[in-house]
Amino acid sequence: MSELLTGAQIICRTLVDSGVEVLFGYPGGAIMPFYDALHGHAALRHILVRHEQAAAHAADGYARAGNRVGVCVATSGPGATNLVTGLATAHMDGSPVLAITGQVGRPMLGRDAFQETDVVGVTAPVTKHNVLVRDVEELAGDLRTALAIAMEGRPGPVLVDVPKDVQNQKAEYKESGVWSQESGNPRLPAPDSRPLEDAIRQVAQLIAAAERPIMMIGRGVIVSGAYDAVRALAERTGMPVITTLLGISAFPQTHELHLGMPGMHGEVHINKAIQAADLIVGIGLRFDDRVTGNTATFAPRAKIVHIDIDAAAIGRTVPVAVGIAGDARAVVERLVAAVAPRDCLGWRAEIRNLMHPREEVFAGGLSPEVILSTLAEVTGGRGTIVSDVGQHQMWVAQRYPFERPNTHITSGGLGAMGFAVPAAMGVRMARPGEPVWAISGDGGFQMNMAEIATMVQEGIEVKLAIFNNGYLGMVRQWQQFFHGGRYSNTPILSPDYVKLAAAYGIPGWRVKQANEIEDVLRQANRTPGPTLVELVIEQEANVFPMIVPGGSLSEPLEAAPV
Ligand SMILES: Cc1ncc(C[n+]2csc(CCOP(=O)(O)OP(=O)(O)O)c2C)c(N)n1
Repeated sequence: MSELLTGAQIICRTLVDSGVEVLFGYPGGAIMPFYDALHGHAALRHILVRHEQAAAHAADGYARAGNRVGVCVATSGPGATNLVTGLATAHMDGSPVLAITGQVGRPMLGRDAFQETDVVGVTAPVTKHNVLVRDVEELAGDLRTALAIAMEGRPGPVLVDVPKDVQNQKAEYKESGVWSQESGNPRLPAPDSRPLEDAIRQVAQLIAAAERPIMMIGRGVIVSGAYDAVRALAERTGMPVITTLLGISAFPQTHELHLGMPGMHGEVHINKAIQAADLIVGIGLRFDDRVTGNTATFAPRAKIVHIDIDAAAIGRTVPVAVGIAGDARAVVERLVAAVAPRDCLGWRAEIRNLMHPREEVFAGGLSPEVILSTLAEVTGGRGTIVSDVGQHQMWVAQRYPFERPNTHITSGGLGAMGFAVPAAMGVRMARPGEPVWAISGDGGFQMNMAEIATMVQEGIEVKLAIFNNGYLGMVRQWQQFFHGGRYSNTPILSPDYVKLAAAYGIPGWRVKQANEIEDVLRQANRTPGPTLVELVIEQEANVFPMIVPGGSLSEPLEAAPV
């Protein structure tokens, strides 16, 4: 079956046939034929953002929440370069995003034409794959290849750059070779091989022999849907479970085997447990420097097992005793069958003895504890929390009780401020029936607050919470600790957020006292449509504990250095 379509129509058809339903984007000259083809399209919903960065973050949020490809669209030149931060974010955190960019017509390529940027060159380091489509005959195939690459193995962003004249050219649309994300993730199965069986047996023996084993899990567990397998492995062996920032919500927070987050802002007893462990079974994580601190002093007594879909990640930052490149779920399911039951009761008691009550950072006022525990009550644990980058992000990671899988979404690897507000729009599009809260600082919120207009225009119900401390808080904290208290360019002015909400036509509240919070959060959560809550918190509160950058997990700061 074939018919004659323009390149622009071919893009639409290929997307629809691949199971794509939603696009986030912004039009411009070089992508106009595609926007023309989108006009009144019955099967593709386009969300008009206010900045292309937001399109990329929204597509990323949609991809993470829906476990499917998120699509963003931009014109050539500035439209495409505005996508870069969002693509880099998706690249670092392994999120499948397809960017479609318009490009100047082929006869103009390489002539510094108006709005010409070498987008394939610019995005090469932040995409898994990108391509400039040189012929309309290749367009559908190039798109399907890009979609498949985005989802396979460790997911990631891809970009297809389509010259304007290619969008206008006609060609036959061939349905053959249709790739559909409905057919499931074409992820690499763990090969059924002798070396794999040997490796599984070796890991099972290491777990049996260890006195102080720990499981450390990352986003790979969420991506591969390995929750049940990981939980079964934990419960069969009694191994305590540590969740990295991106692994949060891969394991129920209140489970007796769950410890919490490791690394720079991990609890002291968790980092101490890592330093005392004699075995670390790492699943679906990168062992990045915010987790390990100084790798020379990381887990000095432990053998490390590293299971990850990305072979390149294994052994990249920490030496491993056994590395298994494969899908987390497939590998862990086999491991569950291979391990002998045990309970690790002595070791768990040892870790409990390392615990000490957390020093609360706020006395009496509107504390992160109060805010986040009230929010959890108000949402009844339903819904998704999308956090931005900074102190509030660490408070969410440390304190919000995530119980359900994949309900915590944040920019981990890149740490891109401005992520939360647009990403939350994408999350809500993927999970239309569930509450979605974007939690930002006053700095990161101001980076993409224009997206409130998108929410209003498109009817996307995101709840916005702003932790307003009047500073770029996390940087101010570093200045306080490591730069002699010189607050260089970190005090930051905010608009009147309640008036801002009103300007966009949405309800807004300002909360200053702990006794006001529950009522306001309830109203904000239950009022239909986007709502905004400004939380005025103590200005110079700090995130504790903290490992100094490049320091050892053994040396946490629990108070500001003097
Ligand atoms: C795009 C971007 N620019 C700069 C930074 C560096 N940075 C990390 S945290 C932070 C401060 C964030 O301030 P705010 O959004 O107010 O949140 P808070 O730390 O106060 O909770 C900055 C500037 C970043 N991570 N991302």
